[in-house]
Amino acid sequence: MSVLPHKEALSPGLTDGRQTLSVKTRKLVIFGALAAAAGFLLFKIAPASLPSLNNSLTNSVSRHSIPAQCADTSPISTTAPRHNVWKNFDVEEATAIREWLWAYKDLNGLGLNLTTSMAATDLDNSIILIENFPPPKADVLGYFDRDGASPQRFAQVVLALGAASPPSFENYLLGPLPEVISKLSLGDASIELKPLRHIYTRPDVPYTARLYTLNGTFTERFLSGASGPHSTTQPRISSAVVYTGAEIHSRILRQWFQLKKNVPGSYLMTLDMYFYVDFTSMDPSEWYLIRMVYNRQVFNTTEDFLEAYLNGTLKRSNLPDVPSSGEEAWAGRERRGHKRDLDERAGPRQVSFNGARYRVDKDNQWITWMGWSFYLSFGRDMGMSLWDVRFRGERILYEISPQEALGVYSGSDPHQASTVFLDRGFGMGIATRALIVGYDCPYDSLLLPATTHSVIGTLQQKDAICVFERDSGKPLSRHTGYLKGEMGAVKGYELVVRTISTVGNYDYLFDYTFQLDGTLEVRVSASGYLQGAWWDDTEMSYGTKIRDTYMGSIHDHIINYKFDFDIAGTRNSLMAISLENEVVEQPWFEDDWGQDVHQQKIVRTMIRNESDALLDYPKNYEGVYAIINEEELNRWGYPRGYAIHPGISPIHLTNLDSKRTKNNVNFAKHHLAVSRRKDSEPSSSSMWNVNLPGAPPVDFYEFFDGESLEQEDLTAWVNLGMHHIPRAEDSPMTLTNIATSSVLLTPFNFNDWDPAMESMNAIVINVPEPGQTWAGNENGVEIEYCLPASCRQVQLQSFEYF
Ligand SMILES: [Cu+2]
Repeated sequence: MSVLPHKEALSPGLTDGRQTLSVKTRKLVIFGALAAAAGFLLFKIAPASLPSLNNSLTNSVSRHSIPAQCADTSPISTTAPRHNVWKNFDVEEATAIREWLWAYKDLNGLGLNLTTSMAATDLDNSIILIENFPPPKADVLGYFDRDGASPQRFAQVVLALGAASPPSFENYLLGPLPEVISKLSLGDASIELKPLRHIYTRPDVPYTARLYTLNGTFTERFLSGASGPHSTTQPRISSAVVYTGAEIHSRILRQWFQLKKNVPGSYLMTLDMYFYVDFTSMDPSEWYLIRMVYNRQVFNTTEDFLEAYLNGTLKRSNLPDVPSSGEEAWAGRERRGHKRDLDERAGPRQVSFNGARYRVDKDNQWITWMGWSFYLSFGRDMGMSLWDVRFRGERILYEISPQEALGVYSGSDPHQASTVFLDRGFGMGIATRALIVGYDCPYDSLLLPATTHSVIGTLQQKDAICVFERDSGKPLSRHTGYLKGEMGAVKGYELVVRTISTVGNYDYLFDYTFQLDGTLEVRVSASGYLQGAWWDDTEMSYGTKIRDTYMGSIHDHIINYKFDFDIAGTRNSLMAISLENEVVEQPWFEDDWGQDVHQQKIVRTMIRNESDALLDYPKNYEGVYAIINEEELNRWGYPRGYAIHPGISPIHLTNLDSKRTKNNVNFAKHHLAVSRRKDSEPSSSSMWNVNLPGAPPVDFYEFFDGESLEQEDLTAWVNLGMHHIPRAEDSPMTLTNIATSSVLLTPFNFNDWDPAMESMNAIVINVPEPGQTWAGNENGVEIEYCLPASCRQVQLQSFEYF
């Protein structure tokens, strides 16, 4: 600095703005010239006297002459430190529980009067769910952290009580289960079947909440002969069917149906005909048509419609209702169009040349990779969850689980304008099918099965979950510099855990991507078919025409996640870190730009109460929320924390006032929310929320009742989603690059520096001494030159029922 002139040394003429600028510029020129000279010397002189940087660094790769077979890429077996207390029951265990329920008699000698699920109608009692009930967190922490006993296991059992008066759904807790569940004995007096109500915000589940009608179908009752495997049409239903307002006892079950063509891609190929039907009665003969709509004309009965047709008063659509022959192929996946240059070659694929770098305990579904470890579980409602997620031995999250997938549609026809899907009701878990290896996941992925026990019986799906390490193709960190230790990079390796659920028309890809610095990206992407609608000009504001008579309707997707953070323990707080603008005066700026400076500053605010914790990301993302531990500081004195960093499309629901989503999707109405973590508030939704919008079994807002968030166990409920404005390119199917949303859970002063610097798959490059070659220190990690195993054939695993 001493070489630069200071104010007193300058002539008076240099104090005006323009000339001061010239002094600053000169300073930059001096530094710039030094850097440029260094760069010039290194890159212009180096080729003459030294091999190029990249040739020097890749020399070691070519020294093998005969490639050997690469190391086995199978994951390396390990043993979980504790058994997986969240893992769902296997077939044998579920069978034992089912048999116990069948044999059960209460104190009065009365049984449950069960009919087998596959044979049951709405009028029967049947089992619709058997699932491992997560143990209380305190018990698990005792077992995991303090060498306590393994928690007692309980089963959540849900029964449809169609034979009861009044009929209802009832949740039970069955247990404690014996250590060997297959030895479950009716004679064991300690095993009880008790109502399970404390995890819901209303005490009962009325039978009108049912999603399926088991003793008859709409088509049998109203469209005999018009639908079936060989018919030309089939009905599609919209989902939210009841509006109860504040009424507790929901009394009606009504649905809008739209007819669609019975061809591949039927989800897109709608007909302009809609039926509003009352299904409230459990006797299908009492179901009735409320009205039907064709070409914007409303008819109270099908007879009225037929009469209008016969007497010529029916206004016929002037749009073609049947595309020309063969046109339907556009909605399939057969390749079409021109071949692109070199596309006959297979594209790159990733190979773990040096063998797998992760370990797995398959029995316990416990996986470790690069300092991370976590358990997996799988359930009927939302599929895969992650538990006891640790980084470098420290628990970061006790639980990560998707909670609900909401779709809210708009349109100028009755079906689109009333469609609300909450896919938890349909069951993301039971809609999970085998992954297409080589397409859904790389060839050398670890594939894990998933098992559920629900209304459709026990369903065992092989290849339901894939785990793989990938090269992100970019450095996690890097720099070009010329002083010792400045230049180099850390490879951006990531471990991905993925499962895909196809719920009707849509395919949801659930991704968890673990990164070397302690960041975990949670992402959901969508593909599959749009919910198609019939196009006419009145739909212009509600979607996009994708074919002569078909359109995609505008809709919002919201996928809610539960993140039960444990940052340096369970005592955590919520901090909002926001950016504000300020104007400050500094004496050292008095000469040139004036004393006042306009700049940003950080404002750290503690959010101390649940009532203040329904949150939106700040405008322009000027800030971030973090879960911190105020009692655990990093070396620099900051509370250790993890930030909830919005990724792609971190939206909330747009339509906040729909009567069809009055109270059942309250989780979707903000970007995120933070509440006290409770065993009694395990989920933000339930499988019945969809049909009880006025008084749902879980009203998320009831979690936010003014409790303190100061050094308490906290749960963050975070939304991903997409405002889906359909486009022609959604045809035939939606694309996962745009239909995607993510959040990054990332260390926020959790560490003292970037822990990814531990990585051995990293390079440091130092400028060589004159006459020496470039040397890159890669920590002794050698790039293997070997023959990878051949790819597995695509062999889709079908599911099995028990
Ligand atoms: Cu969509």
